[in-house]
Amino acid sequence: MSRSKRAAPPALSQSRTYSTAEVARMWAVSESSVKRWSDSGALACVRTPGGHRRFTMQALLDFQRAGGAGRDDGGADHRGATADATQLDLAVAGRDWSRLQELYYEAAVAGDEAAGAALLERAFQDGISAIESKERILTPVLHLIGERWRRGELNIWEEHLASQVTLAATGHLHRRLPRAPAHGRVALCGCPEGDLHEIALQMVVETLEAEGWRAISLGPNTPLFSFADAVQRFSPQLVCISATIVHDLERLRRDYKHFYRAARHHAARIVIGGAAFADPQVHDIFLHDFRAIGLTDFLEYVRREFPPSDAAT
Ligand code: B12
Repeated sequence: MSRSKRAAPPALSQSRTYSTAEVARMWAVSESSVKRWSDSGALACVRTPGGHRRFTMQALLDFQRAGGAGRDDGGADHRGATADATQLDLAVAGRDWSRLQELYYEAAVAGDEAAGAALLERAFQDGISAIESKERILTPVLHLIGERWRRGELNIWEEHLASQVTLAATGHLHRRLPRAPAHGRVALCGCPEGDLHEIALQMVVETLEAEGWRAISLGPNTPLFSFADAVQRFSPQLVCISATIVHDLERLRRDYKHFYRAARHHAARIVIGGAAFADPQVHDIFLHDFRAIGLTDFLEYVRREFPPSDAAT
């Protein structure tokens, strides 16, 4: 598909409002400063039925533009509130997932790796875990991009840019994250032959590495007979298969038997995940120990089945 009507980013979340505490946290000022600016009329607010102040994003941006919290109002604690209180800060502080998705979408289809990485980093600094960002921001945005590509609203090159931005941005965050100490366990991860969708695979590898695993990625498009050879070579405790699209079910069925025998011989647990397994025919071929819906249930499984006390080192 090569046509492209330029798709607008998802509609702005107009209705989201922020509490006094959220605004204070975002601008690193006291709640009393926020209330003072609000009472002086410089920062517009609406009141809840209970009388509490709520601020729209538009009101916060207007206040910023008019000099923001840096205005000389005699307050003592407005130093930290400067023009860097951007829309991203607002969205992160308010855990405004739909706004974060909009911002990430814009960065992704524009191929702006720096903006994508900055968004994830800012979110992480504010206590949003890497997994939360992956599940609540990146995955829905990629699904939306796929849908818009399918409808002919996005070009293939835009989807490619979004993929590159995502691989780079999650990789960037991952390299900066603290990791659990290495415990000696090995996981072998890959996508089956014919499947080029590698983003979820990278997320799985990053999740395991953060938990102290040695996670070896065979990458996308790995023939299962060769995956089986790698199992013999590395004797992993865990194998992870991510599949989004599969072809040639008969060949998969044949090769998977070989793969399964190798995994069982080495007592490796098998975890599968990805959209391809929604098809019962595919699901039934891939005998497994656990089918993950996302990264959160995957992490729970891994922690439950491989408790730290059982680690080799
Ligand atoms: C990016 C993309 C591509 C890129 C991939 C680039 C790359 N480097 O990875 C490229 C351009 C290569 C591509 C190609 C194609 N694509 Co494509 N692609 C996508 C897109 C937009 C995003 C995929 C993605 O990364 N999603 C983000 C991940 C993180 O989400 P996820 O896969 O759901 O994974 C989550 C969970 O499922 C889970 N999970 C997944 N796997 C695993 C594994 C384990 C072990 C665990 C624990 C968890 C887990 O955790 C993840 C985190 O939340 C999707 C849209 C979509 N709905 O996904 C289409 C999509 C998958 N593609 C589609 C199609 C049709 C194609 C092509 C056939 C197009 C074409 N005609 O050439 C080719 C096929 C290529 C091939 N042979 O594989 C269709 C598939 C429809 C179908 N079911 O048949 C989709 C759904 C688009 C659409 N709406 O039509 N694609």
